[in-house]
Amino acid sequence: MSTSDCLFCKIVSGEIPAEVVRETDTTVAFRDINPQAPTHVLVIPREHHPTAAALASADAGLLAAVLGEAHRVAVDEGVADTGYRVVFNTGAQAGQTVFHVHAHVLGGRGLNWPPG
Ligand code: DGP
Repeated sequence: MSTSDCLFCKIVSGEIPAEVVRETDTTVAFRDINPQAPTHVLVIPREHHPTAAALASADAGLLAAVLGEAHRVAVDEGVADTGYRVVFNTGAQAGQTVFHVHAHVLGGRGLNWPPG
């Protein structure tokens, strides 16, 4: 998919609005439109990479920056002490629907294991 067709690239550019909670030079964190927990924030790189696997190959440092921001979001949201989950759905069978890599940060309720 080209970046011009990508929903999350349009959030990065401001073409589509989102409730942004944190930003850095390389990442943006915003609330999920369909939250699955009291805290449900998505952290993305500004650059378009389709999956976590693709980003790991292309720029592992940027993937680390996304993960670091996910944990900072958890602190900001007040869920770091009680527990939270960071998930990269990677590929269609894992439930990925938007092919611009994103970390889900979920917290604020008990989370079951194994996930569905
Ligand atoms: P995944 O299934 O892992 O690809 O997660 C995609 C997430 O993106 C899903 O939880 C819903 C969220 N989402 C989809 N469209 C939008 C949107 O336009 N704005 C926001 N904030 N989130 C969106």
